[in-house]
Amino acid sequence: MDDRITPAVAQKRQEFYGRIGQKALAPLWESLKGLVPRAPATKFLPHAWHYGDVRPLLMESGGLLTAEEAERRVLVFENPGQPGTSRITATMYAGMQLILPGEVAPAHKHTASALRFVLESNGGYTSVAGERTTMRRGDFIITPNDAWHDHGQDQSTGPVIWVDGLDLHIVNFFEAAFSEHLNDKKQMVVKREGDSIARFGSGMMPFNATSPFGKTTPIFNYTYETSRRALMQVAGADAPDPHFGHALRYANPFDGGWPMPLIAAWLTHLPKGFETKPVRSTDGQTWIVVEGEVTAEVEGKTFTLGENDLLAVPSWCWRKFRASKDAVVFAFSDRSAQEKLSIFSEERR
Ligand code: GTQ
Repeated sequence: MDDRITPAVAQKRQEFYGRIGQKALAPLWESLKGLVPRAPATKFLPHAWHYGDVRPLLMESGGLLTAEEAERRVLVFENPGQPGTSRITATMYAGMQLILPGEVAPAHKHTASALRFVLESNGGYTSVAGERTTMRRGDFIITPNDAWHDHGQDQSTGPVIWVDGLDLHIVNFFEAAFSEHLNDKKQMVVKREGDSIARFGSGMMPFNATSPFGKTTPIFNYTYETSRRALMQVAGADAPDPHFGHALRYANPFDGGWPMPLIAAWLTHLPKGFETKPVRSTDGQTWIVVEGEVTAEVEGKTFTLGENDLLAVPSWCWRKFRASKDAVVFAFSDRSAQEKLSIFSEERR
């Protein structure tokens, strides 16, 4: 659009826009550049949350209301580029949830899928679709869409703290969200603990198995014990990838794809002193340091991250990581959704 127009022409156009606006019409030429950008221009900022800051506040919330009162007692990670939108990146919701000894976060279900990445747990559990799994530090746990779930802590010692990641904004974007509450606080547990892993998580699956959760993985707890052992064995055998270090992604045994239809997740090991080359991609990523320490550089901003610290890397931001100590880092993003929609892009330097 040529901006060098006379005030008379500008006024004529404005008058026209006003009239067509009353007929629920708008001129594309005034908004085309924003609607069809030359490259992704994120409204979100690279940002880090340090566990040393967040944990005391989460514990403080534990003195303000019970898990049952809150339904889910969660401090939401609000990207400072878009405060008030309950988003850590453009599409992803993330929060930190607290369960105190004896508490229950009551059973409900919803269209959105959820992941839990466990930071602290001594006796915490989550029940999903009739099966209970014990939560342990580093476990990557999944709640498939429309599966009943409740969380609790039976032991008398210590809080249970984890990071939630949900695709609820994507579901809400499609205006396709439903939810329901169970009458009982806890759902009935009808399977033995470990049932899903036995059936689907041992490199085997039942003869003639059909997927019990549609396009979501039937393994709902990828335990840290198993994931870490695999990652370290691979790290001992290979040189780290220049852009990604040692990285294993969580996989759905039915199709080898990402564990959830809309959310991707992976686990990375960076040996001490290793520095990745710059890469950027269109998914909005959340990184959580599980072990060690890393320095992340995102679009020129430097973040030093220790255990349990979080980092938001919005779409199309250049990123690189350097491990100042041997590090294990978990990440999730909306890449799974983007790949299904054929809109995922990546660039490596
Ligand atoms: O645990 O079911 O952080 O429904 C946000 C919404 C957690 C949950 C959240 C939820 C949950």
